[in-house]
Amino acid sequence: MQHYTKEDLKFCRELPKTELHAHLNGSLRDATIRELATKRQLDPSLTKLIEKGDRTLSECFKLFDIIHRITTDHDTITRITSEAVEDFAADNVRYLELRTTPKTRSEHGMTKRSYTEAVLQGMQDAQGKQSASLGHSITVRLLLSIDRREDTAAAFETVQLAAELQSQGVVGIDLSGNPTLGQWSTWEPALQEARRKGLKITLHAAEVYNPGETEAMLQFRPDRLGHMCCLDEHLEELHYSTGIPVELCLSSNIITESVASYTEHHFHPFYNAGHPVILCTDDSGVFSTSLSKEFAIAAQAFQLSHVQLWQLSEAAIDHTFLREEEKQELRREFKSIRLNLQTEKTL
Ligand code: 6MZ
Repeated sequence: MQHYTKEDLKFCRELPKTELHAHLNGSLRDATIRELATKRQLDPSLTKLIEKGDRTLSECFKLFDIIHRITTDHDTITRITSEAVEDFAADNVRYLELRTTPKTRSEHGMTKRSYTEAVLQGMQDAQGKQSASLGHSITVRLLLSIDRREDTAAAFETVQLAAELQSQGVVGIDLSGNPTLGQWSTWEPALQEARRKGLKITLHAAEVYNPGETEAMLQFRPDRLGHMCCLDEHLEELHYSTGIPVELCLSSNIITESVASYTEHHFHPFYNAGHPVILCTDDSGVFSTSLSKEFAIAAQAFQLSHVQLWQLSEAAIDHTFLREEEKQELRREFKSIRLNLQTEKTL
């Protein structure tokens, strides 16, 4: 069943957008998955699993392990990064914060640093191509993710790397991975260190109900939070009182069954309460979505007008991990697109 109208999708494609929650290995093209799976002689039953549309949250993490088996070497990492950036740019995303977990793979001579450099190379390759082919550019920044399966030392290694690569476009740290694994206390010291080093921080929080951890995360006061699906009244109030912007991924939450239906999604109460929300894709490949589709789904589910969609899109700029002058630049770009569209037709 289609959860958006064709007209809304068309409008949302024209809308310049800001994507702040996109995992690299979740944003692969289907064709690339098939090609890499064949090249790496992946068991066909596993390729089928990748292609299956609906999946629970726990199936999702099995799926990432399979995807990781086909995106093993530096060239592939550079390629999938470049393709992901191109796909977001083609969807009229003007600013992208891509995130990925730096990986050590000794069999491929890969360290966390060389993995991250391969990603940065892919970002650069794509940005050059984009302005040439689309007539507009996309600005891309990188967040390095700590996977919840990692220990304290690995988390510190990622933070150190991010700090060293700040001048090359790394702006922050993300904590993600299977929410049923690991303990907050394992990564908190590294996250404190990230803050001391001037990195921004976003945490996947309350993707499953874990009140103790969610409260500790709120007390940590990250710059942004992701998901926040499973809250009780106390956590909801606490979250509202902090004002921490939340990255919301509608399709992801519905497909993984963290939320029962679009209309019941917590976007609605957050948005109505004036709490800062940012629509994001999470894993556009895994969930067969795009940021335009997520906006169109929101338009339909929460009866948002075109003016409200513009406001939502422009407000996201405030919550990027860019410097203030870079945010101003992006606001000017969005405004000029809006004015151009307004002269062509009535918004
Ligand atoms: C939590 C998620 C996620 O880092 O290898 N990831 N973590 N919740 C989610 N909701 C569905 N979707 C993706 O990209 C894949 C990794 O991103 C995290 C997981 O750690 C997954 O292994 P990278 O590029």
